[in-house]
Amino acid sequence: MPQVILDPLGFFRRVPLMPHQLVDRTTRTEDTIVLCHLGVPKLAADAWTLAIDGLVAQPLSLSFDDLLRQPKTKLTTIHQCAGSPLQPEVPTRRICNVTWTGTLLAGLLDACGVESAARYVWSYGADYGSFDGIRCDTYVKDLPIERANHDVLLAYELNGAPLRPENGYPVRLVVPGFYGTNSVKWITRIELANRRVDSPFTTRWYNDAIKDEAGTPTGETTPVWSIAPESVIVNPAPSQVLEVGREFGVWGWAWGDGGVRSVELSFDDGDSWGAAELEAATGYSWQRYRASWRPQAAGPVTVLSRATGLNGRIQPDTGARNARHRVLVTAR
Ligand SMILES: Nc1nc2c(c(=O)[nH]1)N[C@H]1C(S)=C(S)[C@@H](COP(=O)(O)O)O[C@H]1N2
Ligand SMILES: [Mo]
Repeated sequence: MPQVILDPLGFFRRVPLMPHQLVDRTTRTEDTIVLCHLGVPKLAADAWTLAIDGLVAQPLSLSFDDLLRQPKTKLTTIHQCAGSPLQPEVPTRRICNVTWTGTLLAGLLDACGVESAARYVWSYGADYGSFDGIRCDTYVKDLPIERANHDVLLAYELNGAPLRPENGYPVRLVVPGFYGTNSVKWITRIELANRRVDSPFTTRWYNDAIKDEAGTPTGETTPVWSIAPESVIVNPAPSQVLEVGREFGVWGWAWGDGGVRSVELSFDDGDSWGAAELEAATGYSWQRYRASWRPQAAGPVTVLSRATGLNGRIQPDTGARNARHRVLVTAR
């Protein structure tokens, strides 16, 4: 196979909207995150193939037309970048909510007859090159096999249009509920295996340190897979000026793998909290919350939101990618 051309070559990204700009339930494609560690491979749909091999009874090779003939599935999901793998505890709030169209990976895996020894699905992108001075032959990620049967898509459309080159044209993986890093773009190979894949993107980067109760690293790590409960404040915007005594509608978005069960707000820098009204979790989309608030006295106010996941985990105050969102406003 001829060498795939990357253009641009090397790290390429677009920073999405800031939280106070996330006013739409579905994010327009031009406002989404773009994150390419190694560059953007130039692929043609008519030359693209996907191999499925490893621990399967019947390896498969599919063309783009073969993929289009599979049953179509449309899903709206949170799409969130975990942030820089070099600074895993820094919140970046690079988040959007978009619609994907494609076919379910589970259907193709069934057709291959996955062997019972298979525990992980490895997925390979067509990109290659260097990131942070480390040479990478390919962008490869893994996910537990149980997850692969959980609405994972081989997607070819974003918001109803063919994927743009930078989003993975012609086909990418979409793993609902997992951080964006796991949704491999320009996917060309899927391998079933009985262990995790040893690659810089799975073992060196995108592995969080596990800490004990006191916050000291135990030396163990955990893969950056499931999206932790998180919320952002859309309204008010940073530095907004509000009128003392007048009712103000605070609102924002909350999400997490499996959904969020509550959102609380604080107007005194976290000393006291009150529940917001929250939409029920449906599918993989974010949930809107709202509350009304009347500023009591003139002066600066720190508004904070914190989400609690359906799994009971609470969005932490600081020191994590999903740390609480603080918005400083002035009442007068
Ligand atoms: N092949 C490949 N897939 C990739 C990446 C990459 O660099 N190469 N970046 C990942 C990361 S970190 C994120 S956040 C998402 C971003 O997807 P988007 O650019 O389509 O929004 O793609 C993921 N899939
Ligand atoms: Mo990312």
